[in-house]
Amino acid sequence: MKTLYTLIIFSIAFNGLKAQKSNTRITEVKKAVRIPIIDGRRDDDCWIDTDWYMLDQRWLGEVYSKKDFQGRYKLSWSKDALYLLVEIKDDVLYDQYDDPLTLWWDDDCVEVFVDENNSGGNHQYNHSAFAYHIALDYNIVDMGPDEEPHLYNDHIEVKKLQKKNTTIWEMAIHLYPDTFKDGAKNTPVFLKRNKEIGFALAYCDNDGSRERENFIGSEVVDGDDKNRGWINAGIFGTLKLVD
Ligand SMILES: [Ca+2]
Ligand SMILES: [Ca+2]
Ligand SMILES: [Ca+2]
Ligand SMILES: [Ca+2]
Repeated sequence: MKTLYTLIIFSIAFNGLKAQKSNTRITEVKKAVRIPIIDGRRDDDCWIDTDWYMLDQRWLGEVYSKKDFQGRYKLSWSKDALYLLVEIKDDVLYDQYDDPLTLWWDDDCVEVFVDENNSGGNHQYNHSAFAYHIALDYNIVDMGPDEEPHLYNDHIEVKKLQKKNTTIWEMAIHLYPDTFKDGAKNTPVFLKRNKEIGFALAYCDNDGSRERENFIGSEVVDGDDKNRGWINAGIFGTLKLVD
């Protein structure tokens, strides 16, 4: 009987967790045999035969042209990090605020959403998931439980290389669990085969306006309000780590 109760409780808890994810997209991510050098060059083995995924869902702003914005990305992993290669074509790179903690989403930036245990659910002012805004000057910002922005520059190693209007961003993302505490010593988790991670990617495009002109994401978000990733990890896709 006790086993039955345990099973019922486990099943309720599990279904409760899954119910917090509206996005059912699953992407298999291949392990890197040799880890990439984070230098903004895409000549590492793990990038050569890996598929591109599109960054093409308009979450905010008016319809844009190909000249204004195009984006795509690749993923790989090792036990230490999730690797991300992002190719952005943006006609104007714009950084109007020097202070990384002022209106950081209104400057051009890549936004990486990660939910280490793929729980979904609200993460606006907690660390069940992170919404890392990576600025052109490599400052990395997210909101903390104190409802203030913080820098998380040591969570992601990042380098970019720009040629004309194309910028390649290469990153090693360290994944922190939902027990992460600001100001304390935290240890990133080791990654292993079959692990599932909540993930989405976006780009805030501003070419000189007071506020960002577009916010383009990787995931299909239902409904009129598509700018929900910074609050709700349920709209993230799921990465499954494979060999
Ligand atoms: Ca590289
Ligand atoms: Ca643009
Ligand atoms: Ca979580
Ligand atoms: Ca721009």
